[in-house]
Amino acid sequence: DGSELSEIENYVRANQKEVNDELYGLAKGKNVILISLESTQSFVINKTVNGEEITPFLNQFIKDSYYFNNFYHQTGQGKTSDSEFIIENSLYPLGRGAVFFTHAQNEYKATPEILTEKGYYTASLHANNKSFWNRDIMYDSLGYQRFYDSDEYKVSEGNSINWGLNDKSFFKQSISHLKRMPEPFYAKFITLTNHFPFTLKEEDRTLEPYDSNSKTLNQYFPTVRYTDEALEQFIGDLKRNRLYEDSIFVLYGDHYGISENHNSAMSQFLGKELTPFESIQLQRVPLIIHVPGQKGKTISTVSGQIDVRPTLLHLLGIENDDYIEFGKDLFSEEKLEFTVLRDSSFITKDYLYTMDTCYEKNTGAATAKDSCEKYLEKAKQELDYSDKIIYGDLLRFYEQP
Ligand code: GP9
Ligand code: MN
Repeated sequence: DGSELSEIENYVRANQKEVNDELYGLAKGKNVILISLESTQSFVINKTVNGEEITPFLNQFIKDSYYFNNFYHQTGQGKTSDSEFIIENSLYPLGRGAVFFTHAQNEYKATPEILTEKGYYTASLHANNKSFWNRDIMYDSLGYQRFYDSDEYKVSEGNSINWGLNDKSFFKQSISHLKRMPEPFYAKFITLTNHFPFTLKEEDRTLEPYDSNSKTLNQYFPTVRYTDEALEQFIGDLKRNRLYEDSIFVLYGDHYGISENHNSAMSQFLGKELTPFESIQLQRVPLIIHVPGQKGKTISTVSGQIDVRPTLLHLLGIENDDYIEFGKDLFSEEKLEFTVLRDSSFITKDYLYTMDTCYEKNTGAATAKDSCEKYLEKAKQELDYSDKIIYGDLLRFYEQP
């Protein structure tokens, strides 16, 4: 009933932080272009294979953006759909199954709904079958006005790779959808080419594969590069179509691409042993917030996908005090550095906790468990509160003050 919710409400309120006055409302009224980077992990950023940059475009783009280099994905079994859920609700995904399937009929207060109320046109663009991950149903609950699924794209043998329409054609064809949208719009683009098993046609390959005992890791770099080029083309097209200046961009990696099955190849690439500590550090994915005309900055605050919603809303000058959410505005000076992953591992400014072991952040050395002790309870609490909201469909009892 509603009483469970009031306890959660109190917790959320007690954790609220002051906004950053300098950045609050910086992008008020602008279009929002959200881009999900399939399977893109942070370890490829500013790195080379065979002497070549893996992501030359992103490496440049980051220089003119807020780049968060300690940003972790928090997804579970729902993979891409979990990342969408976290980013637009600032709630955790579930410990088992995909909330997109299991709780699609719940009451939510997601970003698309909030922005629709503020006069935005809201759309998700993804060239896959609309029912994949139950998106067609869930998007209604999240408040999307429009879903451009594979039926809205010309998909053929010639422009497909791996799972379907290639990212370059996807972005190319999306321009005409964007041009027809009422402004301001909130448009989410979900890329697909850099998806396991990372296959690419010979003629689309501009980076040679890596050389290790993992075919998966070897092929990963050329597909990451492919998406990097698709992004470059997209930004260029947006500029040519005058859709760039009045937009802000939020790019994020949805989840890991290289699983622990490839640890020995990964260890070869990174040049270090893959301890449980390093495995958690590999769960970092890029978060890039680009505001045209704004100077870039790399921000090392410990953060997670759950923080995207409040950060974005504040940039748009939208108060979030009245929403039940677990994330924090990453620009707030008071942001507590504390990120919980779905498996209950957590990361703080100084420590990283996983598999019953507390590690020192800057050395990666195991340390006394006491150091992590005070966060253990909080980590469980957050996941538990979020689960309660979803399993009990508690937001249906929520009355906005
Ligand atoms: C499918 C795409 C990929 O539409 O979102 O899904 P994933 O397997 O990464 O969850
Ligand atoms: Mn994915």
